[in-house]
Amino acid sequence: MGYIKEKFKVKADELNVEVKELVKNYGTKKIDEGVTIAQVYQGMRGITGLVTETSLLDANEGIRFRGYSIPELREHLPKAPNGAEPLPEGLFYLMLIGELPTEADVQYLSSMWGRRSHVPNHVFDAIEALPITAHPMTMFTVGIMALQTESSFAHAYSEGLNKKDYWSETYEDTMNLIARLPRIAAYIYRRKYKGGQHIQPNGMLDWAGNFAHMLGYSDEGFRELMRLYMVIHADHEGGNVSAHTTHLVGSALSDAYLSLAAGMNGLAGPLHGLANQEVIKWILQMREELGGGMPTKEQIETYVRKTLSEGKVVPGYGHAVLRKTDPRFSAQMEFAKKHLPNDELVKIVWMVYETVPPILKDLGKVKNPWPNVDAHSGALLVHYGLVEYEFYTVLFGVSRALGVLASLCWDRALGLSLERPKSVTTEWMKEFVEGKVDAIAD
Ligand code: CMX
Repeated sequence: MGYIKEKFKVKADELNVEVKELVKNYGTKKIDEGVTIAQVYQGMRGITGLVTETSLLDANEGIRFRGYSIPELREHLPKAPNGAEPLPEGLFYLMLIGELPTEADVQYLSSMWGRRSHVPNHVFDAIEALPITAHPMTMFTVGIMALQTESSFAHAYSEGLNKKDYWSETYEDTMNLIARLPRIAAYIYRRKYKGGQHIQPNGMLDWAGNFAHMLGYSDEGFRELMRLYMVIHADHEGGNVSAHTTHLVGSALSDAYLSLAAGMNGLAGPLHGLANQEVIKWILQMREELGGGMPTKEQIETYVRKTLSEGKVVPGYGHAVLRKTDPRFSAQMEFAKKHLPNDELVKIVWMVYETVPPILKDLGKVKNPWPNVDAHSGALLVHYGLVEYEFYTVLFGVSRALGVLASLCWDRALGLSLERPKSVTTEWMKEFVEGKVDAIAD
C-alpha cells in the first residue's frame, strides 16, 4: 500500500468513528424546518440531503476546498518549476486527505499517475468506432465505459469483496482513472481535430502539463492555464449534477468507471458543463452577426435582449447556488489580466460581464445575474489556439473527475448507503394540500 493510501485509510477510520457517533447521538434531529412543495418541484434547491467531504459552497463567497478558497489555493498549493499556478495533484491530495500537500506528496501523485497512465487499445478502438462527427463528450463517456474492463473494484467484487475493502479498490480505480483520463481526452481531441496525429505522453511533465502536451500545446502559458483550469473546475460540493450523479450511481456500488461515466453524461448538459462551449459559441455568433471586430456595449445589450426574447438563456450567467460573481470566473479574469490583457475576445468577455448582470436583474426572476465559471474559460482557450469549442466540456470533465472521484473514495470509506429518496405523485400533492393525506415526515 502506498503512503497516500495508508494515510487515507487512517483518516477514513477516524471519520467513520465520528460519523457513527454523530448519527447515534443526533440522528433524529431535524436539519431544517422541513421541505416545501416548491423545493420538490424546483430541483430540490436548498434541501440539505448529501454529505460531501471534499468541498463546501457558500452562496456569496463561492467554493472552499477543505476550507481553502481559490485565492488561498493559488497561494498555498505547490507549483510546477517556474510556474505560478497551483498543481491539480496538490488539490487532489487536499480533497482526499484533508491536509495541504507537501512538494513530495505532489511529486508522488505526479509520478504515480504517470506510471498508471497506460490506456489499453480497445478503449481507442471503441472511440474509433464512433463517427468523427460524434460530440467529444460522447466519445469521452464511451472511452470511460470502455476502460471499465480495468476496474479493480468490479473484478474484486465479482470474486467476493469484503465491504471493509470497498474503499481500497475504489482508491485503485480512482488513481487509474485520473492517470488515464488525460490520455483519452487528448486522443479524442487529436482524432477529431488534428487528423488522428497523436502525441505520446511526456513522463517528465506534471499531470496537467502533460495533458497540455498531449493535446499538442507546448506554450508554457497554456500549460499554466491547464493547471489553473484543472484546479478550479475540480469540485463544487456534492449537489451539482456531475457530482451528485457520480455519487448516486456509486451508491449502487457501481464502480468508479460506471459512476464517473454517468456523472460525465450530466456534465454534458447545456445547463451544466456544456455551458462553456455555449458561451464562446454565443460570443462568436454575436461577433459574426455584428460583422466582426469589437462590439459596443449597446450592441452587446441588444444581442443579450435578442437571446432572451428567443426564449434562450444567456450562457455562463446564473447559478443554482451562487449569488455573487463566481470566484472561478474571477481567477480566470486575473489570469487573463496577467497573461493576455489585450486579447480581443477576453475584452469582449469583460464587456459582457459589465452588460449582462443589470439586464438579468431587471427580468426580476433570475436569482443570480452574475457570471459563473463557464463565462470566461473559452476566451482563454481560444487565445492559446484551442478554438474547437465542442471539446471544452471534455476539459471540464477531466478536471471534475478529481473532485467526484476523491468523493467516491470517501463514500466507500464511510460506507455511505444506497441513495433512495422518497418521491410522491402530483395526485398525492393535491390530496396533501387538501388535507386528505398527512405530510410524509409526520
Ligand atoms: N439567462 C436567462 N434566464 C436565466 C438565466 C440566464 N443566464 N439564469 C436563470 N434564468 C432564468 C431561469 O431559466 C428561470 O426561468 P423560468 O422561471 O422561466 O424557468 C429563472 O431565471 C429562475 O432561475 P434561477 O432560479 O435563477 O436559476 P436555476 O437555479 O433554475 O438555474 C442555471 C441555474 C445555472 C441552470 C441557470 O442560471 C442557467 O440556465 N444559466 C445559463 C446556463 C449556464 O451558464 N450553466 C452553467 C452553470 C455552471 C455549471 O454548472 O457549469
